[in-house]
Amino acid sequence: MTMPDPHAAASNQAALAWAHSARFALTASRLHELPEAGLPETAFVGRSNAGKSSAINALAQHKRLAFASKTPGRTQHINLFHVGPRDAPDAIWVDLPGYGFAAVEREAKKRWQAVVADYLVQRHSLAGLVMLVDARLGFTELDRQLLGYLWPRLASGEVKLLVLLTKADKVARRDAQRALDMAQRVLAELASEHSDIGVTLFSAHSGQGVDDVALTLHSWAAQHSAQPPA
Ligand SMILES: Nc1nc2c(ncn2[C@@H]2O[C@H](COP(=O)(O)OP(=O)(O)OP(=O)(O)O)[C@@H](O)[C@H]2O)c(=O)[nH]1
Ligand SMILES: [Mg+2]
Repeated sequence: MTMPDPHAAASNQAALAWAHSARFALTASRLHELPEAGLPETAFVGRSNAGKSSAINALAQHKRLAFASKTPGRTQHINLFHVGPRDAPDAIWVDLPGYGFAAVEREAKKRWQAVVADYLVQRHSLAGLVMLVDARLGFTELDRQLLGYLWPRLASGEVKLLVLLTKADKVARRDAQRALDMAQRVLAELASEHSDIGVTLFSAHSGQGVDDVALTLHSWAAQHSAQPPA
């Protein structure tokens, strides 16, 4: 029998309480509308409908903080959420519009892809990336392109990466393990001496993985606040 570790339980609790503090901060439709770089940002990226907004809601334990919907392409702006103490947030979560949804009007799609790409490549305060991948589909071509595009920032460790294999409630246990193995193989190719890359199964519906993700995002915020300002 293994005894519960009281320290681990306490840090789990602290991470969950921290995640539950997430609250809406602002919406931007262009990069220059974002606040000046400051607090470390964790961006939620992935195909349209992968479950980004639902993941934010599950972490925050809030049904409608980020706008989730059956209609792909629902999130059409950059939405920022503050996390941490009410009067002194220590992190920002960023819900980005999804990519790869064919029915979004062509010009609008191009414009959005450019805004998202610029945000990911240029934004100094981007410290972490949560990439959501449907566990039933695995990495799509667009997911791989995005990882390739961000490779310099990931390889140097400047931006950390956590991949969530979402909708795990919809796959049999054996298929979930297979999806995890496959994702680990893809990510192993990206790993370098300085990179910080992880992957986990996740379900916004069953709550699978929520505690682990809260722990990881909390530790990212803590690492950042422990660093002296540049
Ligand atoms: N079964 C199941 N369905 C989920 C889960 N997460 C999200 N969904 C469903 O998937 C659909 C899309 O979820 P969203 O969270 O809106 O996805 P998104 O990635 O934010 O989509 P865009 O904003 O269009 O890019 C909704 O119908 C959700 O209810 C999950 O863990 N399990
Ligand atoms: Mg969304």
